[in-house]
Amino acid sequence: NTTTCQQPSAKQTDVTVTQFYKDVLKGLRSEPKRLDSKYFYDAIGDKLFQELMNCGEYYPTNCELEIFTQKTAELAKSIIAGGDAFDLIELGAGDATKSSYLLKYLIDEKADFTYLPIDISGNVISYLNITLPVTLPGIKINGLQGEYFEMLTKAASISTKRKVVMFLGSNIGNMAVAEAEGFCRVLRQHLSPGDMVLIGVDLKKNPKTVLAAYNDKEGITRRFNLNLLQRINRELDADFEVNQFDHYPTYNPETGACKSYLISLQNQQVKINGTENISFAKDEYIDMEISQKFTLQQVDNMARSTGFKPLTQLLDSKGWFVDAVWVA
Ligand code: AVI
Repeated sequence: NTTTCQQPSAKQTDVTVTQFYKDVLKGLRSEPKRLDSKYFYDAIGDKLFQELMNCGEYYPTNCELEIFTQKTAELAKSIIAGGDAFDLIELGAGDATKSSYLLKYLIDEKADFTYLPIDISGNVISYLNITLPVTLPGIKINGLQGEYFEMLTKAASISTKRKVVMFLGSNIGNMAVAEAEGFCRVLRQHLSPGDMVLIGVDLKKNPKTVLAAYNDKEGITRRFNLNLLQRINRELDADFEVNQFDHYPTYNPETGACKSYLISLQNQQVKINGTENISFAKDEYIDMEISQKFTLQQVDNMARSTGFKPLTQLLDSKGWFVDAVWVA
């Protein structure tokens, strides 16, 4: 998700527009209403997420960056300890800012590996295929554009080397707990014994710190959420009055669920595609996003319950974020 180059919008292919349209209608016709946060990331959403990562309150990116810059040797050691040649696969590579530190270290150590970034965006993949050989001379890179699991299967068909799969940025937190476990289980099915996962997970901490990260003073998160309504207007010919919806972030320290909602400020009707009417009651909410937070124990439990063995946990200096290494 972290990109400096623009991702293609859903406008680009009829298939993705159709899927976007179907998902939006299904979500807004559900009770309660919901939208899928994976649709936050059109070109404007990408820019807003970049802004968010640079704002004072949104800590996860900097915490994980600290791990990748300060604990590079430990990260590399855990990976290299698994055996000789390997494919280093990154799910949702974006601009690979964090992983670049690890890639550089592995190249300097003369580790025998190929980097296979996987991203849904063709722009991201061509950007990485072109820029990384310049910034990281000697890198072997083979970018794969497409869905995570389809591309993992493809990666397995072109190489039999052991796999190390990176899934960073606490992207796992954007799935509800059961869904996240399901994701890890499917990931495990795509791997063989001895393969590894390096997963970045945001941890439970002072609830005020978490909530502030999703309720920044500048209002970037607010705009990030509202942009999805604007995207629906732009791409699906809808007429959301965006200023009639309010951003409402919540954090439950008991469950670790940080959730964002948009609240309808009045009784209103929205037309999508010029034909489909959706009614909103005053104070009705749209469930927009979950950013689940975990304890270290829960991260280990998730590994075990989905068929992995937890190997290492590397934390930033504040103990707010973990990069965990699991073995299949
Ligand atoms: C991409 N993902 C891990 C971010 C998060 O923290 O859940 C997206 C985000 N949503 C609001 N702020 C950032």
